[in-house]
Amino acid sequence: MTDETTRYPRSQAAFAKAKGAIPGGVNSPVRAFRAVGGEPLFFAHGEGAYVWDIDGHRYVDYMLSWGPLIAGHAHPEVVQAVQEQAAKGTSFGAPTQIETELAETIKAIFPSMDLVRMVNSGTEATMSALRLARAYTERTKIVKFAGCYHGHADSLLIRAGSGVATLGLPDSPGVPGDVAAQTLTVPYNDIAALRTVFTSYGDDIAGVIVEPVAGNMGMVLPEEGFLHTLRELTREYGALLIFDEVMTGFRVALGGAQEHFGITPDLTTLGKVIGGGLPVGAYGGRRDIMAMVAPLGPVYQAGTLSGNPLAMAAGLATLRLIRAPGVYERFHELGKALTGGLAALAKRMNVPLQTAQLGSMFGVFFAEQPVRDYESAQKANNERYRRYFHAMLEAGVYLAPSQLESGFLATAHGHEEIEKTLEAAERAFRML
Ligand code: KE4
Repeated sequence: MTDETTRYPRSQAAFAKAKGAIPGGVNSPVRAFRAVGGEPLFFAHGEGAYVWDIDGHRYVDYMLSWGPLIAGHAHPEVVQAVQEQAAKGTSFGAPTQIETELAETIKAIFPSMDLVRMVNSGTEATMSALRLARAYTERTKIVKFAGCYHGHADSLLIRAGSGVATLGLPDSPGVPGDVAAQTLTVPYNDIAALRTVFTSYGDDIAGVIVEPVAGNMGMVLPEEGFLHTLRELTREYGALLIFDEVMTGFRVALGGAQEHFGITPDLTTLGKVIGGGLPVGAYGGRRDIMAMVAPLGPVYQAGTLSGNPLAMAAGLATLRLIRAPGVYERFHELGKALTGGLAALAKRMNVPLQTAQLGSMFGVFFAEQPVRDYESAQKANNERYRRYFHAMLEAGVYLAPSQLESGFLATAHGHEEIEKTLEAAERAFRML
């Protein structure tokens, strides 16, 4: 790994400056490169499948701002939509027709969502969905899965994945014990443990929240029967099934994991892609449940900038672009070429590697055995991932700065980018 002062002098200076004003120099912990070592790069601009750091290096970008930029960076149609809306005003704190348009578009793609409420982040979406589930069922317990990350609301920072997993903070300080006690965690893909938790607490469980394809402990697919059992048990015990599709929505399929696996949750949370790079989250689902949301019902949830026209414009332009014919067939083809290529290289070079891919989402683990849950994900070789990450960075490929995250394709990626990535990976594997 080239010394940072020679390769990234401007980023290094910018990071030192940022730390004087921002905790850890970043506005979100996962950006701090803690899992891979070294210091974060500061980006200057992006275009399509590429980003440039402030030292002038260009990268093929598979992070896409942790998922939102499914149409690539600075897509002309997104930029134009934002510019036009900005010139008319960014926010009114009053209803606008563009909010209805985005809600109707989401309803068309996610038929399980009879009503949709816009918020400003995935965290707000999951926090609101939990409150709603507790109000609707008049119960307090929540079930989540170890290694799944649903944002940083108190009830959900319990054995979470993503930055919490990477930072080794299984439970964040500041979460009151009695709040944490209301959250039960179960290993992902563990049907027996799931049945036990329902046998023991079934009548107290307000809802189960799950990443229907896990992306925050690295990418882990649900095993045969896992999601169906979840649907059966929640229905049997009168608990709500909440699909957190903030990451999987529009990624594993246009209609998310619920479309891919053919399962209808009671509530769905969305984020990332629906804002096209601007802050948007959403939650929605069955009409009888959403009827409880204020002002229609008594469950309070609000937001100054919820549904602001600027973010709606970016989201609508993005969804228009990915609803074009052939987009998901191409995601699948490119995703297979990438992960299939990596797996073939690893086999030929005797590098233990597990890969996962569904639609435009993919993940790798430097592990001998397939990864099926948080425990096995944590056994993956992080030292190898660290070396791989930096070797790929120096080869002009920007990956997730943690093995416990996922990677993403944009419509702007093509075979040229995949080939370049596989060439870089061959050199990187050689250094492992
Ligand atoms: P936000 O509050 O970050 O918009 O969304 C929270 C969230 C909820 N649900 C799922 C499945 C998520 O993946 C996320 C956020 N994902 C992380 C990356 N793994 C965001 C990156 C970050 O924390 O900076």
